[in-house]
Amino acid sequence: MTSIELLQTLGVTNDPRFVAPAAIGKNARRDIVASENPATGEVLGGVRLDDAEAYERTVSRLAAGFRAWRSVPAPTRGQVVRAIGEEIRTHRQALGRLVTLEVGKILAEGVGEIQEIVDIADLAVGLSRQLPGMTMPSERAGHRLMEQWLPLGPVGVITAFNFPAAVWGWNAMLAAVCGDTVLWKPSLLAPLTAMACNAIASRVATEMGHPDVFGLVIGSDAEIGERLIADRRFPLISATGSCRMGRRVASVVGQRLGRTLLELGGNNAVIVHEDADVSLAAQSIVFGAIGTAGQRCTTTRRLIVHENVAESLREKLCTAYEQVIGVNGAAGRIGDPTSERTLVGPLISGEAVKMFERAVAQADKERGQVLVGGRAITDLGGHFVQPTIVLSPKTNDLPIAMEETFAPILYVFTYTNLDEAIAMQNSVDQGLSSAIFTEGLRVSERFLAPDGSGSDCGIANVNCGTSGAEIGGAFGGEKDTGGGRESGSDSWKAYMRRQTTAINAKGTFALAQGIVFG
Ligand code: UN1
Repeated sequence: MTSIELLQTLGVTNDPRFVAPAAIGKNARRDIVASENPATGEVLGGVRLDDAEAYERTVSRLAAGFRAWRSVPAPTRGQVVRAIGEEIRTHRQALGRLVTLEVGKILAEGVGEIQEIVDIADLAVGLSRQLPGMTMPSERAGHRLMEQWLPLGPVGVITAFNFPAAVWGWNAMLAAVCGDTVLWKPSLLAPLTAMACNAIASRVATEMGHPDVFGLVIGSDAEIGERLIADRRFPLISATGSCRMGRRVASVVGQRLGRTLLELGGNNAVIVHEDADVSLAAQSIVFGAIGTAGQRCTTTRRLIVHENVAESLREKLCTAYEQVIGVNGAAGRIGDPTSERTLVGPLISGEAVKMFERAVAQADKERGQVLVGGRAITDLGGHFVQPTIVLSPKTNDLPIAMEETFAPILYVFTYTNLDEAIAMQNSVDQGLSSAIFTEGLRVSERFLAPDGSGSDCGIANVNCGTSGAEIGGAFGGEKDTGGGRESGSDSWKAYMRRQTTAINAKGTFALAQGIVFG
């Protein structure tokens, strides 16, 4: 199937914003962005950007839509989400392929990403029959104290290129069962995936009598992003992306006292203790560090390894990396992300390759030693780089490792005592994901200490890598990661407003705190 046939199958070509590749022409137009396949440079299609007027049309529709949707019983809203989940499941392969073509992640990961939408839809359907509020005993005789959760309003969802479908799914499926309408502003690096997913959700909801639950605006941060975050009609803005973007969103939404749900950068570490199963650790680290070509917010960027196992682990990792890169004439596993053999696809852009090169050069300046990889790959056509391991100097002093570079670079540090390893792990600005490998209960409990003195991250795994979280848990992190929680557990509460109610069923006047008045 050609890419244009794929876009037709998924309804993207019916979107009035879609511009066929042939019609884009050589002269770049400011109001049209081209979506390119990062593995080949092929233009998949163009998108005519929304202007202020188009934004207004969509937002008015969703604002009015909210007033209708909130009155639909939650279990009925759940049935709509169930039908959307089923339709997404039906198109899982095609959507996964589109993710692969547009952002370059390998097919298994592209399809896996779509599976995340199916999974969260399942969770949301169940939730639609719960959305539970608490009741508390009242201190006043004959009184009831309780809370209920109410629909919040239209929700703005800003997503990044690296999870161009799943992150919308986490937000949109929950928001929809909560009674909210959803405006999606996708990354301009992945607009076609957004058009495809939104088309499915809108079509299914419309067929079921709810045409104004889902909307999509495609535009630049300056024109559309700023308008959205300043728009008081959105009580909640959920944003995924860089810490810089998150600071801007937090300050503008904060100014109008709106709510944000932020899922920003990560600089995730794996600690491998001396009692660890080193083979298990190695496999998890390789997936965590080179999966999605190092472009997940949960990517393993730092390895903190006990000195007693450092050498054996390094050897295992270097061997695995060499197989992926392909040394001594052997074919590697980097390349066409649609091929089943491939493990590492391209970075998203030429700019991303430059950032990779800059980070490796900086590491070199800081006396880090490149153990394997370190180069951009120029003969494959797209934006490819070698997965890279950099060993820090003996002093463990490598400032570049404090930064999140969206590329497959793993910085390796060595430690002698566990407290020192945990402190090293916690020393970065971000606090998204973390992991420890150990066979010892005391060691893992130190890492998960209930007084909070262990990992300072939103995710802390034991004998599981930093990336690849299941949707059932709350996803997000602390510090510069932004503090938001999406997807499972009680993350749904972000999409609703809480109302606390005291009911006097006794008919006599009574005050709390024992106050006697009059
Ligand atoms: C992201 O990179 O923004 O845990 C999200 C994971 C995926 C989600 C990553 N389930 O790696």
